[in-house]
Parts: sequence; C-alpha cells; structure tokens
Amino acid sequence: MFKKLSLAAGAALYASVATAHFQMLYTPELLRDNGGQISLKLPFTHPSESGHVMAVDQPNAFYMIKKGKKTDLLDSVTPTKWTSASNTGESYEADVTLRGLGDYVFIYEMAPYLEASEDVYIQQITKSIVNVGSLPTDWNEDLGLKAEIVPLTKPYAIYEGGTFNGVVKSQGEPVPFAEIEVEYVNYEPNMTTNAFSEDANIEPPADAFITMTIFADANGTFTFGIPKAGQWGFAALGVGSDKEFKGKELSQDAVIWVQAHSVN
Ligand SMILES: [Cu+2]
Repeated sequence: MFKKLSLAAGAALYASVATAHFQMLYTPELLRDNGGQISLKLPFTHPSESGHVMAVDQPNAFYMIKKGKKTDLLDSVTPTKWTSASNTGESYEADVTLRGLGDYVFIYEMAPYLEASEDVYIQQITKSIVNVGSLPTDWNEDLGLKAEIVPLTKPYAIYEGGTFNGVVKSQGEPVPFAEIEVEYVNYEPNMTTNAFSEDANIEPPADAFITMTIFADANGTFTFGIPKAGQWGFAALGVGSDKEFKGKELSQDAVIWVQAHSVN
C-alpha cells in the first residue's frame, strides 16, 4: 500500500518539472488507402497552443517496424525549421516510402533536451503508426522500449467521440499510475510551409483543457474519450528506465499519436 502511494507521489513530482512538451511525428493521414512516399514532420513543440519550437540535437534513433522487421531510417532525417505562433525554430523532417499493405510503426527517439528553466533533461520516445489498406499487422506489438505506450485501440481507426486506450510500459513492464499528458493538434500543420495554421480548430473552454492530465490505473492502462476528429498526443512523463543524463535529472517520456475520424 505504502509502495503504491509513494509511486503516485513520485509521478506527481515528475509532472511539475517538464510539462506540455510533445515530440511530434506528424503526417496528415495515419490511415491510408495506398503506400508511396510520405513526409513526417518532427518538431519538438507544444501543439495544442502553437507554442514555442525547441531546438534539439540530432535524434538518437529513428526506425520503422513492419511485419516484425525493423528498418533503420536515421539517415532519412534532415534538419529543417518549424514555425509556430511563438517562433520559427530548428526542427527535423523525414521522407519515407511505404511499400505494401499493413502497419508501419515509426519510432523516433529524440536526443535529450535540456529544459534550462528547470535544469532537467527531457527525452521523448515517440511512436506513431501509419496503416495502409486497413490491414492490421503490427500496431499492438509491445516493442520493449525504455518508455512506451502500447496501444490497446488501433491508433488510426478511432471515431470522433470514441475512445483510445493503451498501457504505459517501460521495457515491457507496466508502469502503475503513470501520469499522462494529453494534447490536441489544434493548429493544423501545413506540410508545405512547415508551420502550424494560424487558426485553431477548437477553442478550449479554459487553460486546463490545453494540456489535459490523466493517470494510468494500477496496471498502467488508461482510457481517453476523444471529442474531436484530428490527431491527439499522449505523453507518459518520466516513465522510462533512464533517470539521469549528463549528471542531471532526465524525464524519459513515452509518447504516442492517434487520429480520430469524424462520423458522417
Ligand atoms: Cu517547451
């Protein structure tokens, strides 16, 4: 009992240090009819408020998994810029070719980023799954990452008004009571100009809706009802096995992106 309480308290402490940052791994359609070349935009930013874009060192890893086979994509990552309402900052992007039906599980491991105001490093391990042809193959695989959200719902086939649920894990083990931040991509990313739209899709009724906070249960699982079509990000804070970087505290977060479709 005491152990559970202290775990929850530890998670709450972490939350106060590094919040509302999201490593994006963005392409407009996570569910596609056909393969071909897609662009992935990789800004580290605050997507629900078109917040500042943070400069991060070259990523540690970028790869995709399809039918259990891993393909390294680190060489396809190129530096670029991303523009938000707050600034134009250093960013990355990658073009990737999808061949054949099935799930393409993309994993992007950013370099640790020093949040100077808190003297804490943040490193997000981000997952996004692109499906071609509605044929499911790999979407629910547990990859045993240091920090990972394993989806229990197909992240690319959710109705507006439906739910997304997943389990927060570290190296295959559930993380009880993990604190999870949820953000909506409220400013449509423009794939040509590398910028967020100037217009918001929705107007949050209060600041508490910009970055929402939920907790996983005792088994590390969580459910979130998605009120609006579009892409939503989930970041489980400080759940990773690495706790320190260059002598400073490290918040190693697990991020996943999902897309809801409107009901017509
Ligand atoms: Cu920030």
